[in-house]
Amino acid sequence: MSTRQTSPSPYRSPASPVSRPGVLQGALAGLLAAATGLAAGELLSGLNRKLTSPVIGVGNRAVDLVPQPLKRFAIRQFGTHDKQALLIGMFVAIAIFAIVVGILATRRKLIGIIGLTAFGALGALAAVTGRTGSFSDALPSILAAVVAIVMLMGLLGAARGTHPNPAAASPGPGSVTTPRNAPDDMLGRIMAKIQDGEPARVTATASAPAVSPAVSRRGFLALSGAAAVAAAGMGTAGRLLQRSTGSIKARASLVLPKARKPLAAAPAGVSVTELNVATPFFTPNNKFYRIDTALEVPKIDVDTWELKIKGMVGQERTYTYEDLLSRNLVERDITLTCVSNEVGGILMGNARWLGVPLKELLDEAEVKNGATQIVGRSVDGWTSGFPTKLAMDGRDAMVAIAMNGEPLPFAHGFPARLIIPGIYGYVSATKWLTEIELTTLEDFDAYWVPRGYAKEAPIKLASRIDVPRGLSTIPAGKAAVAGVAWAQTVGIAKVEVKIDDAEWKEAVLADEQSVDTWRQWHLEWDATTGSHSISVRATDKNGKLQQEDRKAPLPNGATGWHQIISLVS
Ligand SMILES: Nc1nc2c(c(=O)[nH]1)N[C@H]1C(S)=C(S)[C@@H](COP(=O)(O)O)O[C@H]1N2
Ligand SMILES: [Mo]
Repeated sequence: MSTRQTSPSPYRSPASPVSRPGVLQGALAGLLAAATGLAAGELLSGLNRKLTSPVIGVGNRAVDLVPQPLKRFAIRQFGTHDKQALLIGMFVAIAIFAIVVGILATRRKLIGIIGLTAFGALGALAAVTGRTGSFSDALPSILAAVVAIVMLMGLLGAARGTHPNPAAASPGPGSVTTPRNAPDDMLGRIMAKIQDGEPARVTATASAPAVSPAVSRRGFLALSGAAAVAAAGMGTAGRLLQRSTGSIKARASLVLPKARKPLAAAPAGVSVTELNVATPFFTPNNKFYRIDTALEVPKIDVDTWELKIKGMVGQERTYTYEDLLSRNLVERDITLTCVSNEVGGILMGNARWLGVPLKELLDEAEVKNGATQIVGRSVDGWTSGFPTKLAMDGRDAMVAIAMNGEPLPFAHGFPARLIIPGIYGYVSATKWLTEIELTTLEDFDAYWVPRGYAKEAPIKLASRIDVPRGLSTIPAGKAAVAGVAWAQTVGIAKVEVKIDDAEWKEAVLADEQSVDTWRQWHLEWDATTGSHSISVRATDKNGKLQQEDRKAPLPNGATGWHQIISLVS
């Protein structure tokens, strides 16, 4: 800017009586400025919960935009902690950026302003272009940037007086600490300077050379402390406000209606629990795998939530939560499976779902001929899509509202989600469901399709060994080999086990609860000392043998026979 040319910046001139803030002070100022800004943004999105939090907004964009190989790497490294890892990574990146900007700003204020503006712009852009973004979502980021800039200028202004400065360090006779320089007025003074558009040159003038370093260091520290307290306070308040205890209380006090024809308890014969302790027939809700792109689990308020059926329909329909509860509810046991489940993997679970038959809702909406795809859209904009005929062919496709006897847990889609037996979760099982759109298969690609996954994805016939655990050591003698096998919508006909080089041996199948659930199996084994390989393969009721060749989950589900090594001592 022109001012810099006409009057050289005092802190660039070694002859200047004004000292430049040190590197440490710059770093601390940058860090605290960013923290205060972010906290202000969190507070704003807490006060108005329609506005996306800047951190979550950027994180969600990152989730959507990171290239697949990087995402798979992250999931391999961090498993289902990938979201915490992302947040921690973001905070570290922000901190480094803020420290660098703070240090550079000790030389050129403009760099600080530009850096923090860019920081806010990134947040605003992420929030606005997010899956459910609108222009107002930029507000928390804009506020964050403004607060961060004001804080940075204030802190650097305060620091400018504190840097060890020979002139100030030994104030000569006649130097006075004016009331203007009193520490308790520090913030006000700095703010006044900033409003004047003037650098806060605390000890700048020859006629008033001296705030003593001790006094002004106290000023910088006081302001830093105040910033830290403000950041912690606003940040905590913002997060608490965002948390919405209302929906948590509402969910806790819900009383679920019964299914019109309640399903009998699963017979004891469906599980060989005494052998297969690792895998109960029903997966408890708190042990159920969780896979989604939501950095923060949506906490939906059922009083304002609606499910809309739209698109290629004769009658657009809207249902409230109450509407769904008062309808014909069915209860079904269905095993949910993730396409990312590796051979032998744990990304699957079996639950008793209570819900409204999807076909009944579609019939009310009068689905048009030619509407070949059903798209489920969640409140956070995520989508799944599957052929319409899968909701019409008699399988138990439903809008589920309860899981294992309780309202859907927040992490599993409260208040409602889609459950379609026989196809992987990513094409079907939309959690936090708010829209069902009828369209064509050509006209819309759901979330994972442009990211390389198959458009249509039936769950592959597969089996898994759960007992003994791979590489565990078991005592020699009578042992059990046990596990699960699944062929959703078809059913399992046979499971075979091969130990070392012996022939394939048929395992004992547990009772079948439904073709849509996994089926337990077990085999007695006389375990001899040494190391043994155990393999499993299943055959479905169509006579199809599980595929032997190993394929990775991308693009439509892994294949291969599960094999483990068991150590017997
Ligand atoms: N809204 C939303 N629903 C979603 C997803 C998601 O990312 N967002 N992931 C899907 C995937 S890939 C799977 S495997 C299942 C997992 O459901 P669960 O977390 O209840 O086990 O949810 C599906 N529903
Ligand atoms: Mo999935």
